[in-house]
Amino acid sequence: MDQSQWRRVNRALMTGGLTVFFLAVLLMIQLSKPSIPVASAQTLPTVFFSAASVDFDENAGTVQVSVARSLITATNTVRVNYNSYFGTATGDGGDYTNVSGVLEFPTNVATRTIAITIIDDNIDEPIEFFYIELLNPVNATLGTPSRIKINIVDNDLPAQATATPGGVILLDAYEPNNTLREARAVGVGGFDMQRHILAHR
Ligand SMILES: [Ca+2]
Ligand SMILES: [Ca+2]
Ligand SMILES: [Ca+2]
Repeated sequence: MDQSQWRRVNRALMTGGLTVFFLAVLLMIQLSKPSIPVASAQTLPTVFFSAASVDFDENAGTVQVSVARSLITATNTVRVNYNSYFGTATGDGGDYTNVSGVLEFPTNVATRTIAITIIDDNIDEPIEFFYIELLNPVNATLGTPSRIKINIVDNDLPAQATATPGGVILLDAYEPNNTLREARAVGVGGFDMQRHILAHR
């Protein structure tokens, strides 16, 4: 081998050595990296109602309840189903309209709303309620509260005995022992019921 051949061999050996060295360094860097975190329940966003209960007037019409999610920058779109179910209020158009569906929270979306329709009936009644629950979350877990109680505040007056001029009051209806058999016409200016009953005792 002449001198130039030796130089080529040396260069080749050095290049090979450097390549092996850099490969070894790359391998060490790779091995020293922390392993990729596996998504666990702790790192998933939660979805939950903004309140545990809410009051609406019976004549409120169509109203909204709000659902929120945490970790809004999470890259996976969060989905959650919702469903209404009855309490003392009756669904399907009795006291409210049933609802069910899916809410979607893309990245950076913090809240979604569910629209519900309250039915204004003519019945005097106590506060009635129903529920909406969240279920089957995707890329999320259920937070608290995952159920909201919706109170419907009645707006109807109690039924009242009304007496119109010229009408008839059956006094017997006011007698606990039902001994009085009398009907009296009500005149303009009213009728003194108290005095009339006392006069018949
Ligand atoms: Ca009702
Ligand atoms: Ca009403
Ligand atoms: Ca009512």
